[in-house]
Amino acid sequence: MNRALTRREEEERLRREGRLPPGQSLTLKFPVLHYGPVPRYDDLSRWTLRVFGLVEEERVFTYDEILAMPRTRIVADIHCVTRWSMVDTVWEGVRFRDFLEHVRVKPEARFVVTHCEYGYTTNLPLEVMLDDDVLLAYRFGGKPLEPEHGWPLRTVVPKKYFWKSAKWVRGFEFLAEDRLGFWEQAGYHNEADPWKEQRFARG
Ligand SMILES: Nc1nc2c(c(=O)[nH]1)N[C@H]1C(S)=C(S)[C@@H](COP(=O)(O)O)O[C@H]1N2
Ligand SMILES: [Mo]
Repeated sequence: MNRALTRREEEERLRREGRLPPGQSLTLKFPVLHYGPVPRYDDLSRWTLRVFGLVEEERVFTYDEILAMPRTRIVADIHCVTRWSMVDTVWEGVRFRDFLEHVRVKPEARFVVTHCEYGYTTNLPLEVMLDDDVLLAYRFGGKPLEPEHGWPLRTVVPKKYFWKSAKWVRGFEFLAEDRLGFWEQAGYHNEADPWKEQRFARG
């Protein structure tokens, strides 16, 4: 059987089931998309995750501390603003909500900016980040996350276009007022709901 035909049939099935947001098509192979180089980590003992902004106490987590937190597995469909979607992707890691058990966030904090290697940022309301399916992921498809997909740690926020899922995460900043991230400043939609086709802020 022809693989392209299989993909198209699968796409049609998903469309009928209402699982493909408007303007999206199915991909079977996981694309790699980012701005800038892929960071290398030769020594994860030097890796840190910094939590700052509106927290009672700034904290720096080690990779081992992240690995010691309760592990959650999610199966999710992901949607990129460049119009590909992938279905039934399997991620493992720590729920952002469970991670926050270790952080005392101040009551006035309402937004989270995720900070990544080389200055990539993306912003979301704290409420969105507290959803059941928002993960700090270190495994994909039953294997350690590949470097180009965000190893050693990325966020996965399946309900938003995929630029809100940050690779090579190094920090979370809590804010009272919203502050636009990298693509949001470049004109991407701040809310990024694929079902509402919130791709760009203007246009
Ligand atoms: N640190 C970082 N994270 C990032 C990006 C980036 O440039 N840097 N690009 C985003 C965009 S636009 C997309 S579509 C997804 C792509 O993730 P993937 O390469 O695992 O498919 O990563 C997002 N996270
Ligand atoms: Mo993207």
